[in-house]
Amino acid sequence: MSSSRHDQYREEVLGRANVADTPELVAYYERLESLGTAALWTVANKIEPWEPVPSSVPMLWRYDDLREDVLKALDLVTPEQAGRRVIYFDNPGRSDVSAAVGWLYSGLQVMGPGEVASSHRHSASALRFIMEGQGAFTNVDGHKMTLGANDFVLTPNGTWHEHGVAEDGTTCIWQDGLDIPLMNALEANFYEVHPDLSQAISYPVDDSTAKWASAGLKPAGENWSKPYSPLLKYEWAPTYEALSKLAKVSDGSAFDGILMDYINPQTGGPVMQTIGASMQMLRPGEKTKAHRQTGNFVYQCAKGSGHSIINGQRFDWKERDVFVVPAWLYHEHANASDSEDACLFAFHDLPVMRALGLYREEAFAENGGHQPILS
Ligand code: 1HN
Repeated sequence: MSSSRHDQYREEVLGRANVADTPELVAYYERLESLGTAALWTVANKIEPWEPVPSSVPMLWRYDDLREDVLKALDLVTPEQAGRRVIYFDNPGRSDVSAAVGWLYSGLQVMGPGEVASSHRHSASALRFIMEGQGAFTNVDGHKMTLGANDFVLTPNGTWHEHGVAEDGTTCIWQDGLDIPLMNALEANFYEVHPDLSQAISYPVDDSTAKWASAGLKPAGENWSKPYSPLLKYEWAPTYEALSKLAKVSDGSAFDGILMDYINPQTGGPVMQTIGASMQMLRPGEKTKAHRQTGNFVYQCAKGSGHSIINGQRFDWKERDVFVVPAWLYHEHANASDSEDACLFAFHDLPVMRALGLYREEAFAENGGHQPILS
């Protein structure tokens, strides 16, 4: 056997289960099953893959295809009936757990002027990314926040939250992101409706941004100790300004262009324990190289247009389109324009990967760092 054949043999056969069925073994497996047991070698190769094998598939949902049907829900169900009026992203590889990718859920929520969705809380951590409309607000544990397009807002696990649109507002649509599939997988999910269905506004409106969003400053003597960011809303204008300033002084990442993480200003860490988020800018004409990571990503194009190649498949996106990158699949991004920048919002489960010591990243080594397009 040549040495490379030998390596292959060692990899594929030695140390891997390789037991052929015989009538005697089949009878033995039946006997084990009747005892509430099974032989490890019948499942070992499946439960110990060489590397992560995502069951989610890469997907893109075009906003132009969805918007009309999302708006139609306004006439079909009330927030009182539905609890939350949301059309969710159903990944064909994850329908059983209602995930958009991995253990992350995402959907589009629509509310009309004067509507309110009642207050509740749950073990799942949640976020919103505002897509369109005027006058949306959310109240998180008594902190009322006004919301505009491309604002990013947190409703951390265990916080009471309700949303609405002002009487003089317009129909609003935002993207929700939650780790409900993860909470259900861990069988740790609790859900509670507020006893009054609504909560008081206990602080000045938008106080969390007033206190915690000032560049490099925090209120003297304030020490936030909850395990999520005290800054509950990240507005678009300062986010875009931060990216534009960074682009002037940095080459950015070969894989992501100018990428900035939304952080907890108290710790510098991710915004919540289980979900992190970022905004990235692809400069005019920018084309990144491919890499893969342990972790699942949900993207929304916040500005401009371009495409991403995920596991060899090309997905073209423009403002408000949503797409997902499953764990350990190579992905690279390109801005379609030579004159305008493009921005991608993303949320992901990297805080979980990092907390559990599972984070890994690998560059695509061949072909100058770009994947061949398979379809
Ligand atoms: C939830 O609390 C919201 O607060 C939206 O708007 C979607 C999906 C499943 C479970 C809880 C919200 C949700 C959700």
